[in-house]
Amino acid sequence: MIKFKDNFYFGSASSATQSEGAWNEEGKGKNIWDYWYETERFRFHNEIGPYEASTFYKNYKEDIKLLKETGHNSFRFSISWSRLVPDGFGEINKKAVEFYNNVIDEMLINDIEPFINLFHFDMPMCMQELGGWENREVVEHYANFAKICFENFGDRVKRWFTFNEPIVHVECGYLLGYHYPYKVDPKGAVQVAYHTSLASALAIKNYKELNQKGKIGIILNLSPCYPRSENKWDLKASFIANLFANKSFLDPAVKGCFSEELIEIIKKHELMPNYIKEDLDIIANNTVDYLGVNYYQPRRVAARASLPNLEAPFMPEYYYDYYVMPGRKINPHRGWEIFEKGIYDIALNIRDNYGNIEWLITENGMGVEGEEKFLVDGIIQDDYRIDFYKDHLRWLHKGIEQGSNCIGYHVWTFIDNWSWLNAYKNRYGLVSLDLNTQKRTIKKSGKWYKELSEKKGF
Ligand code: BGP
Repeated sequence: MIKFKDNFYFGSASSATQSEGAWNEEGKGKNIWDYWYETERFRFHNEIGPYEASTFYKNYKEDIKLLKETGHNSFRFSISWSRLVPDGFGEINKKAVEFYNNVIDEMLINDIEPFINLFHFDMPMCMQELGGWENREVVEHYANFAKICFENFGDRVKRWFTFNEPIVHVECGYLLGYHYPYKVDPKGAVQVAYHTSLASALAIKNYKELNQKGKIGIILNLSPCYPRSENKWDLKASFIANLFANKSFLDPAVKGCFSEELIEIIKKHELMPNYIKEDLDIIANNTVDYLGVNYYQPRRVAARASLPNLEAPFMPEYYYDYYVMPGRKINPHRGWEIFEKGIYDIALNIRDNYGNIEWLITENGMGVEGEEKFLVDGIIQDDYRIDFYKDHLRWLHKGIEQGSNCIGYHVWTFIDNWSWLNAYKNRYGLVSLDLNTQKRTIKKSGKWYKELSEKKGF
C-alpha cells in the first residue's frame, strides 16, 4: 500500500475568478477578465466568460459540505483583490470581508484548513489601467492588499500564498497574446516578472511584520525540462529552457536572488528591467517559508534546428525547439503530455537544490472533454482520473520516501469550473456541475478521494 503520513494534506484548489461568480455584485470592482469579456467576447471559448463561474459566492455553504464529503482536510482558494478592495487601494469592501470570513469560518467548522492565495491571474482593471505589473506603484498597492488580507483573516488562516503561477501572467499577458493585456513585449515581460518577484517578497515582508505565526509561500507551475538526447546542444537547450520555465521564479522565491545565467541572457538581449538596489534587498531578505507546486506536464526540448528570426520579438524559444517525444502519453483533451515521474523529479530537485524546503502539490489534474458519456446512474465514472491521481501519487510517495519534504497533495479541482482559455470544455472536478441547474454531483473520483484521504493512501 502507498501510505502517507497522518497529517498529510489532501485537498484541492480553486481560484476566485473561476469559481465565485457574482462578478459585479455586492461592491466588487472589475478585474481584467471581467473587462476583457465585456469588450472582446470573441476571444473566449464559445464566448463563455468568467460571468459564468461556478457560483461559489452564493453556494459556498453547499460547496464546503461537498468538500467534506470528498475527504478534504484542506482547501485552497484565492481572494479576489477587486472584490476586497474595489479601487485597488483605499476603501475596503465590507461585504467582501464578510464573505471571506464566512467561507473561512465554515471551513474551520468542518475541519478543513484554509490555504489562501492572493493573486490568481486577476489584476483589478483599475490597477491594469495604471500599467499593471509594469508599474512599481502597483507592486506597492498589491503589498497593501496583502496586508489587508492578513489583518482581516490571519487570525484563523495560517497558510498563505502570494501568487499562483506568476509565470503565466508574464508569458500569457506579455509574450504570447493569450491573456489580457495580450501584449507581445519581451522587455515589458521581464519588468513584469521582476516586479512580481518583488511584490511577492513585499507581501512576505508585510506578513512577517505582523507576526501571525503562520507560513507564507508562492505557488509555481514547475515543468521539469528534459533534453531530447545527451548531445551537448540538446543539453544546453534544456538547461536554458529550465532557466526560463522554472528557475526564473524559483530562485528569487527560495534563494532570494536571480540565476546568474538567466541574467546574462536577459542582458545579452537588452531586456534588463528597471530596478533599484533596495528592492533587490527586499527580495533577498524575504524568501518563502514553503512552496506550492502545480504540476501538469514536462517540457521536452531539443537544440534549435533553424536560426531564430532576429527581427521578431525575443522569446525564450530563441534557444530551443520543443521536442515531441514519440510514444508519449497524452491527455488529448488538453493536449498536455502526462508524465507521472515528473513529480518525482521535482521532489528531488527541491530536495537537492532548494534546501529541501517544505512543499506540497497545489495542483495536479486531468481535464476531460465530454464527460457526460461516462455517466452511469447519474454518476460520472471517471476511472481515468482515479488512475491519473494514483500514478502521480506513487511517484510522489517515492520522492517522499527518498527524503523530499512534501506535506500534501491538492488536486485541480474540486468542482468543474470555468477555465481561462477553455471555459467548460474540459472538466477537472471531483464533483460535476450541471451548467443549466448548477446541480452538483460527486463523481466516482470524488468518492475515491474521500477514501484516499481517510486511509491516507491506497
Ligand atoms: C493552472 C491554473 C488553474 C487552472 C489549471 C487548468 O495553470 O492555475 O487556474 O485553470 O491550470 O488549466 P486549464 O484550465 O487551462 O485547462
